[in-house]
Amino acid sequence: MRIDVVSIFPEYLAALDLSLIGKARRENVLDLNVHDLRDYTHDRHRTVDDTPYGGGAGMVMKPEPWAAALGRIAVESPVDKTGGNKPILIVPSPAGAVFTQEMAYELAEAPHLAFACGRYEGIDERVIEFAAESFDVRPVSIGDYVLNGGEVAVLAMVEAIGRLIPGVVGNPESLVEESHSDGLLEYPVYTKPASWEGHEVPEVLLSGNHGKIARFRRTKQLERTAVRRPDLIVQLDASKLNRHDRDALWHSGFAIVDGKVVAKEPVDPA
Ligand code: 6GU
Repeated sequence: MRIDVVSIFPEYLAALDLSLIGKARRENVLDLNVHDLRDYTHDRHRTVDDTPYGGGAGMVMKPEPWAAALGRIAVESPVDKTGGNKPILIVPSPAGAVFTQEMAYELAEAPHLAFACGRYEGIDERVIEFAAESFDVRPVSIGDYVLNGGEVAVLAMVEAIGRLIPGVVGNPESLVEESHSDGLLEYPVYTKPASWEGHEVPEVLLSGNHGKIARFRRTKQLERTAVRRPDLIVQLDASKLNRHDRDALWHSGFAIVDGKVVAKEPVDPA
């Protein structure tokens, strides 16, 4: 997969040299290129921002450097444009659609992703229109809070997407069992010693009974998801819940009514 990131703080992206993503880059599984937006300016001050039309606080990113940077990335794209295929341009923004594990799985299949990191009050909206001629443009947020720029969001998204590319995560089984892969949070994990500072590893995990262990873990997933993320519980497909699951959910405050999982007491929305 090819990934391009455009930023006025390319040093922010240095963390992508580390750990599994860094290893994937060195092994050419991931062709990740970070571009300094200021390299696409032509004035002595390497200006990337200007005052907003219509007034208001702060500065807006000028369109010309973005057009030059994105134009270059589009031209270099490995995507076969016959048949209307385009590389994907993710524009990190608190005003975007929320990034999810499902989106990470979809994006991990793409041959070419680009990320346009805005700073200040944002990028001139006409850049989005211009980019749509060469890219499938997706404004994306990583959650309901505000960052100063897109760089930290790109670190999160590239890590979430990159680890799903075959050959990036050492053990593909760790992708199957993790939080969100089945709509539930991960079960708790333990290692030696079995007794530590008066805290014990749950007895069943020492039993060697694999059926009982699987049941224990599934129950823990349901219990902690019910407490921490009741919004995920009510999205479960009730037809995929067995008798044990339904029992665990009942004890965590949920019932199955008309084939739907519902809270016995009202749930706080998301
Ligand atoms: Cl993707 N960008 C910025 N600047 N702030 C955010 C965000 C993205 N996601 C949540 N807050």
